[in-house]
Amino acid sequence: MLQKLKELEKESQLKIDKAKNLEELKEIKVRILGKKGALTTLLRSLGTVAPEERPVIGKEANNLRAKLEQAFERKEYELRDAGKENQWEKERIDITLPGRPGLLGQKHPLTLVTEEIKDIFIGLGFKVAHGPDIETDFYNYEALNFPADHPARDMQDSFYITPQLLLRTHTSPVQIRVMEKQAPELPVRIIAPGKVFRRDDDATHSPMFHQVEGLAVDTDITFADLKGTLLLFAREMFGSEQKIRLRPSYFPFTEPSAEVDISCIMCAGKGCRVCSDTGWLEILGSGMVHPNVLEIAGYDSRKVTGFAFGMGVERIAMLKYGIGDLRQFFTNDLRFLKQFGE
Ligand code: 2NL
Repeated sequence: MLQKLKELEKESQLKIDKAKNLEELKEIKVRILGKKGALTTLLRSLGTVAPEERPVIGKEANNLRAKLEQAFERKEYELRDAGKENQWEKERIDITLPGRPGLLGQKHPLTLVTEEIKDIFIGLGFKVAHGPDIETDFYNYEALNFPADHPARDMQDSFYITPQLLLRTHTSPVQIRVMEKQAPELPVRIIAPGKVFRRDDDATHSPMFHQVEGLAVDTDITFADLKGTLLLFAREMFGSEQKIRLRPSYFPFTEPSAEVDISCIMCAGKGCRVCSDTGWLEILGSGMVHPNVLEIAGYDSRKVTGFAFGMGVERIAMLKYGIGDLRQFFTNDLRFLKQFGE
């Protein structure tokens, strides 16, 4: 039986090679692989073979069928291409067809808002600075005047990698690194956009979110510079009619510190659901850079002053576009994402 298969293979290959056109090839194929073809007929007699040999022969027959099918296909292409002179004819490509248009994506709403914030401050002479997502305890906390027992430094509240390494909880470390490198050179005018990480996860908190922080250090920076800069930012971002309101606050790295509110963008200050009837929306935290922070970064706190601020990009984007659920930014539903931007 195996011998017969071998013979059939040889015979078939010879016939395939000799075929002169597609019709002839098709006929040969039917006679070998068809329902009443030679291979099928041969297999019918498998019953006469000893039972223990059947699996071996069955396997060989299947291999032969696959081999022959390939040989037929190869010959078919060869015959079809015969007489065609050009490569494009042989490949059956219509080179006159227009190309398939590439699918264009678009920017994520958080990217759009980050770029808008950046552009406003670039227009005021700030430079954009970046730093690592994984920070040391020194740059994330120590240099920012956090006391050793501050609750944010607790293992439960930040993502620690080792006791000395953690995912940054704000982008302030970027600004410390820039000051360290630049000191005592003045002025410092930078913004630091980027991802930050806190151990928080619910409808209004994501363990990863985005921040833009800003810092200006020079010999004569006052609280009035802080207020003027942030008023201009509010008007560029939310409209020229914007008012801002500063409320006393506390951060370890600024003194004095202030929360900055803008007049409610839904009701223009009359009071509504969005602003809980206060007429104001909190959009950022700010303050005059703490002398300890200036000193540790290499500046003489008797000669220079600075202001700094920080804002959450998700919060600004939610207010600007009227988005109710923070998690929509991160679930990648295209029906949501396609509503924004260019
Ligand atoms: C907030 C508050 C703030 C800063 C960030 C800062 C950076 C340096 C020195 C002093 Cl290097 N301050 N950044 C200052 C005040 C507030 O962020 O609510 N962020 C979402």
